Amino acid sequence: MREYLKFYIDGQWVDPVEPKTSDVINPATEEPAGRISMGTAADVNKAVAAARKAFPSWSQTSKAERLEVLKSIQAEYARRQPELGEAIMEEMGAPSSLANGFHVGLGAGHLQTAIEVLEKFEFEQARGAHVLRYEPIGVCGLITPWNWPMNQTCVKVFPALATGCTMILKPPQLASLSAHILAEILDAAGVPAGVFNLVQGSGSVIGTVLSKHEDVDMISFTGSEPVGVQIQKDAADTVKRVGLELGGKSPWIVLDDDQLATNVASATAGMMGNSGQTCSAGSRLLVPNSRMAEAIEAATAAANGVSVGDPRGNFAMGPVVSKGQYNVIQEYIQKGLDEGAQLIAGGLGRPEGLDKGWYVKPTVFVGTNDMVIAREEIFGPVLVIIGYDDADQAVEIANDSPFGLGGYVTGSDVELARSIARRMRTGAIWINNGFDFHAPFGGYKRSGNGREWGDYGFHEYLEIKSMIGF
Ligand code: TAP
Repeated sequence: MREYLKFYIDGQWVDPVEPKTSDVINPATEEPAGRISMGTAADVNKAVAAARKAFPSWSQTSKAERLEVLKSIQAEYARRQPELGEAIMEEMGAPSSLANGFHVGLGAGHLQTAIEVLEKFEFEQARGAHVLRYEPIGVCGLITPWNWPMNQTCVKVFPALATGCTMILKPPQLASLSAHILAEILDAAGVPAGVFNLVQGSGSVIGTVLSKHEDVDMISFTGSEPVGVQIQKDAADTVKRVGLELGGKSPWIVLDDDQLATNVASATAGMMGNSGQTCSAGSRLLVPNSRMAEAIEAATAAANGVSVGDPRGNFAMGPVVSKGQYNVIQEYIQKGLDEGAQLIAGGLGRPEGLDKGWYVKPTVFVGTNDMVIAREEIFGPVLVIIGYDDADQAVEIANDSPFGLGGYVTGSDVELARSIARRMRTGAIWINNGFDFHAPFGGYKRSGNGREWGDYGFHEYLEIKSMIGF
């Protein structure tokens, strides 16, 4: 079992001010995979003081100096990738191929993107009678969720480093092992003391102290909507910037063409990836009413074809992250049944033969957009198929949601897909499964207010200074 009991503060691995620990449970075995310390306000205060002390020098480093540090992190990250993959598999149950592939790869991708953006980024721009200058905002509190631990952490840490900010990372309790390894990577790569600090513990303690702290200039938060709302309230008295990346109920529109069955199948399998624990998952699948029978057949086969089992084995889907998450998902499946949605795959309980571990059946309902299972984020492998009559109605249903994080359109009529994409009220649209590390990522409506990834991810951490008559 991993014992990660020290915090990383001011370039040192230090004991918590008050010793208190918590186990990190492997959701596949229900046994402890590691143990972390639970920090207090005193630990946060030490970390914030270290970050504040480091800010004057780090914020004045040149692009070349910061690029050198980022490249040194890149070498160290590459060396430790297998350990990161193992930790992610143990802490949140991602199948080995996914943990070592996409999970770890997304972190590496954000690092490479930060390097590419920094190389080209103009921190001063002449604009008419003034020069616009971008300056690091200061000391940042970074609060992250467990569902894509390296992705969510790296998409904050590397832009913050690249722009000259100093920071305190508060990782999720459930997935805190990979964050510890990341801190080891930054330490070994020679990030100057105090620039990056790690304090583990509960969100209600560490996160609240960071959000309210007089000496923290910005909070970047990824997580659930209620916690995002609370953070904004906590941060209000100190007028700090709060970047929020929250939940979603993203629509996936399948167009009416000869690829419909293939596209429904890939959207269904995609929904089950990472056990459905993806903020931008296409959890509402919109298909033409005239082709509903075909869509049901394709989705049922695809969901039943998703193999579920031990993350160390050769399975497409592992468990969900915790007993709590398992129970929430079961309640939503029950709710779907109660409100009359048609269950076409999966359902209540664990998949056959899996009696230990928090495994959920890949589940598909056919329902309507007013059902609870179509309106609330379930954050599990549960898909709702909803019928539409024409493109206008598809857009109307897609936009009829409190959220606005992602959207998807698949089909051979690319012009129609583009016109639908333009009308969807979401921060990102993926047409025919495109992918780009430089595309900004963030939500409309209750999905948040921030934009991460690529150059927009830099702007989260930058102040704007106008120098007039310069
Ligand atoms: P949350 O329960 O919101 O937790 C996220 C982080 O906030 C954790 O580190 C948590 O600490 C901490 N936290 C809890 N209470 C806090 C408080 N009062 N003040 C400050 N921090 C606090 O979310 P989760 O369950 O980890 O993640 C799932 C949610 O994240 C989903 O809604 C999902 O959609 C969303 N998400 C969004 C995105 C984007 S980019 N929009 C990406 C991934 C996930 P603990 O460790 O103590 O829980």
